[in-house]
Order: sequence, then structure tokens, then C-alpha cells
Amino acid sequence: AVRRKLIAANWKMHGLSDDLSWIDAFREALGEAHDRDILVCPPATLLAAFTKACRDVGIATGGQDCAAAQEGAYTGDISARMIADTGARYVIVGHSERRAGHDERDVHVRAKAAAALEAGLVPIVCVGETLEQREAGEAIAVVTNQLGASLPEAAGAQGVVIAYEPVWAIGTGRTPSPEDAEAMHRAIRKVFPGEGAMLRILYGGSVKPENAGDFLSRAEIDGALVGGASLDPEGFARIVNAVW
Ligand code: G2H
Repeated sequence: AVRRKLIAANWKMHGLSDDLSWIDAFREALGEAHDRDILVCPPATLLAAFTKACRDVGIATGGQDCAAAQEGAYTGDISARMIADTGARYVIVGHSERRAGHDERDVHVRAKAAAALEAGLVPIVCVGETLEQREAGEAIAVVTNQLGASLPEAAGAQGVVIAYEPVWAIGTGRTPSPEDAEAMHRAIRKVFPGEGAMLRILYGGSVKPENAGDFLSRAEIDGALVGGASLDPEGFARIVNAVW
């Protein structure tokens, strides 16, 4: 099976309305890019405007988190149905910054991913080990267990995207070797027996223009989830163009 590479920008808590100018700057720097999917996950406040502006230019959009419920008395929360209502097609769930900073556990991530599927969105389910777990030789066991517990039963390989983001690589400038990332992706694929070949697995954690090609050229690595380096439109275009 040929999996199209997916290059996703996770803006985290960055971006104001002026930053819609990122879209034109990115497109100009990108040139003609074929055979790859491009996704931008801006903050929720910009999602509707971003989605509208990206509609006809080949850039998909997504949320960075969603609630487990679709509506109700949940002050401050945003549901998957609301994200889908903007025209966005994806939503990140279980990012380590949510797991660590908002005490989200696998059971919550699973409920959010289920809500995303129910709303017709593709959840990007994030998993990753800590440095301590990697050094103890437990990385693959930790991540495959986390994934098993974070995936809703209804999740099939074609309806979800997995992002492997080692916690120690996020925003630190450190990365695993492409070989170690590939080994993890291979293990993650086995969590989907019989349909692993259809599953898209992104690598995330300190992806930059300088190292993007090392990851994106690997057969097991189906794309990247890019944080800090995605804020610069030229830099993100270089990352997208590192796919060949
Ligand atoms: C990991 C990644 C994007 P960064 O969180 O999700 O961020 O590229 O800044 O390490």
C-alpha cells in the first residue's frame, strides 16, 4: 500500500489574526508540491478563519484538542462537532503537553478520539515515552501499551493517524535516530493487525528543516508533526519539500 506522506503543523498556543498572512507566505515558499498532504492546526480562535482561507489551496486544517462530549455544560471546552463545523478535518488528541499539563490519561484520550471519529474527524492520536522509559529499554512496550489504551474500539487504520512523539524530543532540539523512530513505527503498525500497511504514522519532536529529510525519507515514517518550526512559513515549506 502506498501511504501519502502527511506533514502537519501544530501551532500550539501561538497565532493571532494577523498570522493568517502565514498562508500566502507558506504557499509562495512551497512552490509546486505534489503527492503529499499538508495540515495546519492553528489555535481554536483562528480555526474557522484558517479553514476558510485554506479551503481551495490544498491545505487541510485541524484542531489541537477536543472534548469527549459533543455539547453540554462544559465551560471553556470545544467539541469535535464544533471543530468539524468549521470545515476542519483533523484533530490532535493526547498530545504530551495535554497529558502532562492537563492530566489527561489514556482513558480520556480514548474518549476524545471516539468523539472525533463520531464527528467525522480524523483523530491524530499522540503517544511517546519519557527519557527515563527509553533509557530503561521500555520505550516500545510503553508506547504500544499507551496506544492500545488510547484508541477507541471503532478506530481502524484508515480513520486515524498516529503521531509518535518521544516526550524528551519535544521542543528540546533532541531527536531519536531515524532508525530508532522507524523501529517504533514498525511496532506501532503491529497494533493494527491485518491493516497496519494502511496506517499513517507521523514522527514528531524537534523536526526542523535541517533534519526533516532524515525522517521523511524513511519508508516507515509517513510524515511529521511539527511544532516550533512550523511557525515560520519558509521553514515549514522547507520541511514539506523535504519529502521526495
Ligand atoms: C512536538 C512537536 C509538535 P516541536 O510537540 O507536536 O513540537 O516540533 O516544537 O518539538
